[in-house]
Amino acid sequence: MTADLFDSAAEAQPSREEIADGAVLLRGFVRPIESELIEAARAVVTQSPFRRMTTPGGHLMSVAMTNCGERGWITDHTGYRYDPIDPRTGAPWPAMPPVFRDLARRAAEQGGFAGFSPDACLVNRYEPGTRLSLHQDKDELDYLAPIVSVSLGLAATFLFGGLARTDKPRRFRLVHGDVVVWGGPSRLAYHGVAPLAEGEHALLGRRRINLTFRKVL
Ligand code: MD3
Ligand code: FE
Repeated sequence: MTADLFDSAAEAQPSREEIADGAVLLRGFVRPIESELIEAARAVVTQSPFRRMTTPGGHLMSVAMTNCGERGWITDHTGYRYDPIDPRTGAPWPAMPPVFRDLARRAAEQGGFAGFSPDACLVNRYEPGTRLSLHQDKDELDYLAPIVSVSLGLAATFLFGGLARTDKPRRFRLVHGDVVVWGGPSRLAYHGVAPLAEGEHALLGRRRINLTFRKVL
């Protein structure tokens, strides 16, 4: 058995780390398909552009968002909801690209959730200085399905709290290519993203793109 650099690269097992009960971090999971994902995300954004939405409390979010799939997450002065129509274009959200759907299914399986079939993908765009304050994702009907998140572009500090808003969050550095599967008891944990630091990414420039796959229906 040779300890050759190339052999070990070819045989390297993707890393899999349980960072909380039901939450599995897959470092670099999407690096092999990064170009396909970015290309598919560009096609989505061409149809339904990024926009900053307003919270029910009247605050303009710093993160810009769009969606693909049968439902998209939106917020406006009336509240949060999943909707089949993009209110900006008046048309259905773009279909979920097959490369997105396949990746979400494979990642969920690695995370211990075989058979994950997302019907919504929220696409978040962070630029330096933007942040996402601590929140729970609870607008979905099915909390048994996990949420799969994919980080692309600039690195971010992800804040992962507990089931109470006051639980002190742990901090994780999420870099380009990382995937996290959030299921089980982690599914309803408070979480957020610290203000994005300045930087330049070789493929995405001055931004971070995060894909979150959800089962909404
Ligand atoms: C933990 N997005 O879109 S992804 C969101 O980086 C959101 O854009 C962040 O929180 C981002 O709602 C974080 C990681 C994530 C997503 C959903 C979760 C972590 C989660 C749901 C439950 C617990
Ligand atoms: Fe969230």
